[in-house]
Amino acid sequence: MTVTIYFSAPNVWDEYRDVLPAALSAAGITARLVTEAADPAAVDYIIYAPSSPLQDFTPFTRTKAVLNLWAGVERIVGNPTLTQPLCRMVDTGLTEGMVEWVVGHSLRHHLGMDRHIVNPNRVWNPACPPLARERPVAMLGMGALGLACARALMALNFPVTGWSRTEKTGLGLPCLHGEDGLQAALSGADIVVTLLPKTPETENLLDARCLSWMRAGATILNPGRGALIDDAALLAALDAGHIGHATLDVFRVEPLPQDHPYWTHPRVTVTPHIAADTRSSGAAKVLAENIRRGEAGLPFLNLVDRTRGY
Ligand code: NDP
Ligand code: OXD
Repeated sequence: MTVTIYFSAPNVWDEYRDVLPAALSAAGITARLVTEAADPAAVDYIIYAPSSPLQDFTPFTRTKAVLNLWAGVERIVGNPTLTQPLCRMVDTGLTEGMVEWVVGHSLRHHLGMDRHIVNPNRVWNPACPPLARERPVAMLGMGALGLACARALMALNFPVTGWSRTEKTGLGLPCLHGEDGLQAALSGADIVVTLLPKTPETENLLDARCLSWMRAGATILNPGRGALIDDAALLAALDAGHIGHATLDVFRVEPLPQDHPYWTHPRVTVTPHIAADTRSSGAAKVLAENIRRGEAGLPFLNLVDRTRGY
């Protein structure tokens, strides 16, 4: 049988026009791929990105799943017209990219690389940083990305403590949850990484109170979502020197407005939402596998729980 797939992400269609048909064919799916939904009632699957013009899912009466190209779903999960199952992107390329960004920026701060990269006065300061084993990290979010980053840092000897919504055991690292757990994780770390989704519960999680729990001079790496951090509270903590540095990849408004204080703050590094990108070659296989599962009556992978919001 031929399945009709509406690719509703025009900005990235060029990246998928070859790899997606190839992945579908390798998965044994005969597909009709369309980039305009002339007949919404005939669409079996929707491939979606936050940039998509599609906002009203009501006419897609036979659609079996909406497959998001992004890991984060905050821009679609609350859409009241969306009644179809929603899957998010979990892909090795996305995970590898995030691991590289988190490890790279952790090592930058751990080793104090900036001191040597920018040294106009030719200061010969042979002070050595501590070993990674003496540099505790808190990983807020123990999902697909947080756990992979935690494991990569642990492979370099960083002691990592995880924190998540639900209690976790057996992951090979201490995992905390709840507010007491958050306080313990933050107060015990030199580097804090936020890999949480944006939900009503996580919005402004790092507020003035939580920032005050962090160690003096600690570093924050935020590749999760801008809304996880109370910006005014972070700027105040940076100005006071309580937070040593914040490396931020994601922001409430993107691109980050030209006049935003983060651009010029000496203790802030801005990266332009590039921590991890969905790469079409791997993502196409994930999409094809989920469509194969849908057609075989198997449960979808990476299904979003609407009530949790991620
Ligand atoms: P997952 O859904 O796999 O993991 C989310 C984690 O966050 C889980 O451990 C979950 O806990 C935890 N969590 C959710 N809500 C809370 C809460 N209220 N309190 C404590 N912990 C909570 O997501 P991923 O790891 O795949 O991705 C994480 C986020 O990374 C995405 O949502 C997206 O925002 C961001 N991202 C950023 C990219 C970039 O380029 N900057 C690229 C890709 C993703 P539990 O395990 O108990 O459910
Ligand atoms: C994502 C992202 O959620 O790129 O995939 O931020």
